[in-house]
Amino acid sequence: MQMRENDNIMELSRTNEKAANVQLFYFASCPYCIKVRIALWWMKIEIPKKNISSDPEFKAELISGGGKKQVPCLRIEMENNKIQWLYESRDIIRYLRKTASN
Ligand SMILES: N[C@@H](CCC(=O)N[C@@H](CS)C(=O)NCC(=O)O)C(=O)O
Repeated sequence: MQMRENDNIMELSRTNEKAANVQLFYFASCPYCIKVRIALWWMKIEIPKKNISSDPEFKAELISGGGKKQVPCLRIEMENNKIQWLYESRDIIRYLRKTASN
């Protein structure tokens, strides 16, 4: 499982497609989401955020798109309109750091 997630982030990093659009699915009291939000603050990156506990439509969007209810999850819309759903706070932070430095 971990290998597959690492493969995903490697694949995303390798591609020349830059993230055109990202959204963070989260809920306020989730410690892993807080970790990602602090990293965003630290990196001075502002992205749209969707709180799944305050809006059932966001929760439904996460489950139907990403395949599970787990947060944090980063929805990444690539320049070719392909959508990637990236779970795991560590991978999300790594991805955002990479794209911010490009
Ligand atoms: N290893 C994950 C853990 C994420 C996690 O456990 N998130 C909890 C909320 S704090 C969750 O979404 N659990 C599934 C659920 O509530 O249905 C990460 O680092 O992002």
